[in-house]
Amino acid sequence: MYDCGGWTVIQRNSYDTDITWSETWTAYQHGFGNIELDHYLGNRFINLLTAQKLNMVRFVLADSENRTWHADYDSIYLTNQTDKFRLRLGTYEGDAGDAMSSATYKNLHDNMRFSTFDDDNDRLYNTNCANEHGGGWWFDSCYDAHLNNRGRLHWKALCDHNCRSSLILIRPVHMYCNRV
Ligand SMILES: [Ca+2]
Repeated sequence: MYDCGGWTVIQRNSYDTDITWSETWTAYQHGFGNIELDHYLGNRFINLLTAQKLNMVRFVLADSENRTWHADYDSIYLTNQTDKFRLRLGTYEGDAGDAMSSATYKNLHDNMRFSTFDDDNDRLYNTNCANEHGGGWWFDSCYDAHLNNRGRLHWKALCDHNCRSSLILIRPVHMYCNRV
């Protein structure tokens, strides 16, 4: 049997979370929450991890009836703070539906910059999606998916602001596997 190492959890959320998720740019930069419970790893760490190696990402979602679904993208890269932690995703595969990169108009997340209530980088003119909808995210104007908020986890075609939980994991595409 081979152990190819673990995933790094970069986000975990649940509908009854203690976290408000409406945190500042700086909080999203450095991370917050309890690493064993709901938390966000922090954009600067996601940038460092995804800059080192080619990584893939998996979104794991539990719908309103607690059935589990996933959406994989065969690559993920988060740019640095100067570029506002822009999200770049590869090709989708999964059964949750592609809510991150399939939109052709106003609700795209791939290639969007990160926004918080105190740092508006979305594509909604004169209004801040993070202010309107809570949390911090790669808003367009505004979203098909939004998992960094409290009690309103949304993933288009899967749950209408009523997912029970989310998990976002990354791992290097090319990994050393140890015989165990
Ligand atoms: Ca705006």
